Amino acid sequence: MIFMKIALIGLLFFVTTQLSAQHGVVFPQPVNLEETSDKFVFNGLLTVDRQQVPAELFSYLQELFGRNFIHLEAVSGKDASIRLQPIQTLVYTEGYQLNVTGSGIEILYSNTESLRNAFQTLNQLIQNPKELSGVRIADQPAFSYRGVHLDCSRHFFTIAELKKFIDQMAKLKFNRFHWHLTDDQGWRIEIKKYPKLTEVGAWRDSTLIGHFSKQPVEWDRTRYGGFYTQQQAKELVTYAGIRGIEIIPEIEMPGHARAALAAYPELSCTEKPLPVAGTWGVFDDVFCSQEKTRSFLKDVLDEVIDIFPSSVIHIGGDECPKVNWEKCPKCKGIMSENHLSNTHELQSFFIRDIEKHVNSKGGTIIGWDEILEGGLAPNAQVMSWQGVEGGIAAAKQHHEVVMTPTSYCYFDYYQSGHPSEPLAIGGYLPLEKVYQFDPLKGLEDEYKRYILGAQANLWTEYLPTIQSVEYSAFPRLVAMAEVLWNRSQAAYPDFVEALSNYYLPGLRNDGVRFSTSFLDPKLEIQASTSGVGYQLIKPVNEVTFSVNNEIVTEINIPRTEQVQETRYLIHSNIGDQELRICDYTFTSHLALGKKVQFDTPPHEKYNHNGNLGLTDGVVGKKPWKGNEWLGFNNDTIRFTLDLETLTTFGSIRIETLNDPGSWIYRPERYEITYSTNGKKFKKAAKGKVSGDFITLRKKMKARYIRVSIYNKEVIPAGQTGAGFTPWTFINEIILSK
Ligand code: TNX
Repeated sequence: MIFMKIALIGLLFFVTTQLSAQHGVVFPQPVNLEETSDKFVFNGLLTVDRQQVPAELFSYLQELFGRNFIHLEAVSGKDASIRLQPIQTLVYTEGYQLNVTGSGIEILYSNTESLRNAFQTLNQLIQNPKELSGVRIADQPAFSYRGVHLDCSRHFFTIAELKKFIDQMAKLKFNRFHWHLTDDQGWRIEIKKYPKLTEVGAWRDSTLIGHFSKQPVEWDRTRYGGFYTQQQAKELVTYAGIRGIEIIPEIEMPGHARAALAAYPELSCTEKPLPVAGTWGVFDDVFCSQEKTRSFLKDVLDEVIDIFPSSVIHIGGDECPKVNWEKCPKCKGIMSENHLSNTHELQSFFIRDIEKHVNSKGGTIIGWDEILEGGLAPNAQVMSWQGVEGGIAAAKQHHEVVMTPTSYCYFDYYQSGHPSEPLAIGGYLPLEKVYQFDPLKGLEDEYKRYILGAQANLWTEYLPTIQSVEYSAFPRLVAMAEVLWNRSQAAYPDFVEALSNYYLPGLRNDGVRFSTSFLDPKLEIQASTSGVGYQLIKPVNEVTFSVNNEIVTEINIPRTEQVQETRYLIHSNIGDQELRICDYTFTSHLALGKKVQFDTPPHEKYNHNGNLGLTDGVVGKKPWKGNEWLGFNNDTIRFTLDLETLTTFGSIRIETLNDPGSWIYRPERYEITYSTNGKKFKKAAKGKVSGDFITLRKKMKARYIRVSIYNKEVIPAGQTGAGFTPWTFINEIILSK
């Protein structure tokens, strides 16, 4: 109830103080909710005027309320228990007002969207199928685009599975489903003019097993695929539409095209036959920029536009290597004919041509932020994924933007550092971080109006089943829904409390998988004279933590002369219910809890535990997940460890990470110096980094150790992220006698 009380601040009306839940908590939280002392008794039956609710919406609502044990009935005349009042004065098209009084329920609405939103709220308010306590709600969304993206190419999900997913989106008042239908690993939508797209392009012979950075590569040697017929796609469009969700289809171009090229090799620069990809990443074989390919894509889009009533069509535009274009006579010809000075301008020319076609059919294109490179197509919307910078740049050019920065919106990233987390692509995006997302951050006021909203992206390289999709989606989607609906959200602990008590039981009832990792203790580090101490911070007040059946509030790890590992199993309980077991291994050593001064600070995204980040006793795992690694986006890194007293030691070890697919490169060289006074430093060692570790065995006596690490300046051509500064990830600096 605290969650709601936040919404009550500044009320003009009398508010009851009784805390017994006479109504549920609504997600996303209404902008204004006031509790009154009224009570409406309805005994499981609610009636509405059949004239005012569109028939399709009514059947959906009947089913929705039915699952909540409420019978919703359409009646004629004015004596319905839910009185619907159309009004034109609501400023926000999706806004509504909902009042529960002693004599019934009153909904003020302006259109179908606002009516549906009011009913979604009402359904969540009803906790007890007999009665409901009084409330007055005035509500409207902060953003008009509230999206979820699902990649159905890397893995395929059935229409029935997608319907279940869309049902969940609707409850949270999301209103856009971005359907990623084509990519290197599978073409998923029937195109009548080009049957091979699904006959050939929808199937791959084998799929990579495990993480794609793993060597040697292993294959499952199993044919995998599937596609949606136009009829099925239309069926999903209707289904989603009834639930207030518009489907935005994505047809990727010019990159991520291997599935289409497997079907029609003549559309690539080399025309070489290639199989549908079975591994992940970015491929050099892309659509050739020639006229023939562009008219093929226009034909495809014509059919897509007929299936999807959405005025917005996603044309991809991301991650298109230009290596083949650079060598291709056809591409070079187009460049000289059109006075284009580089291949970025050629991509821009390509996208503009496609845009013109889509515009001529009354549609608008949206593309990933790479469509800014080489000049934005005149009417394009931009989906900003590589950060928010692309979105800000587009807004400044007066283009509409949907924010989907990886750091807040990539739900394929790990949601906890717990070792039992299923394999994910990498990254770290816990629930709390999603909740803290502000799609307008960094924007000057005059450009804010170009930000339509934001979207959570579910890429499915590592999400093979709908259950794994659900696990990644929930409860992070609940946090995203809050971000998009309400500009002044409740404090995070209140959100978490309400989520645990009110939303998760509903997901469980609906048979939706979700993660409870947000109930893990948050470990807050403190240096102590003997090592490090970790305070176990509770995410929710009712949680207790125990180790070996004893309640604990902190864990202390002592410094040791030799490297020593200790494992703790921390149980999270609410009352008698055990919700999670967290498995932590701490590594003690001589530098544990000693501070490091960074000349080059870690990037804010990968800066865990500040100046104790390299001496916190937590060694980064591989494949990397969670937030144990410190990440730097510089080619040179320098830091100094202060042991506080003169210390004798015989070994230094620093772990490094190599994951080129994530732009992370093992450093090339290192140099270590040491000092007794922090002024004069002596050389200890320098050399090439060849394996996973920088290691030095040498008897030394020092107070300070200074480490310099050098990486390549740019990611080499042909690799993911070519031309950008590589990331350097390092972890614990382990000292021992
Ligand atoms: C980047 S985001 C991609 C996708 C991957 C995703 C994995 C974007 C426009 N392209 O192809 O699936 O990263 O996180």
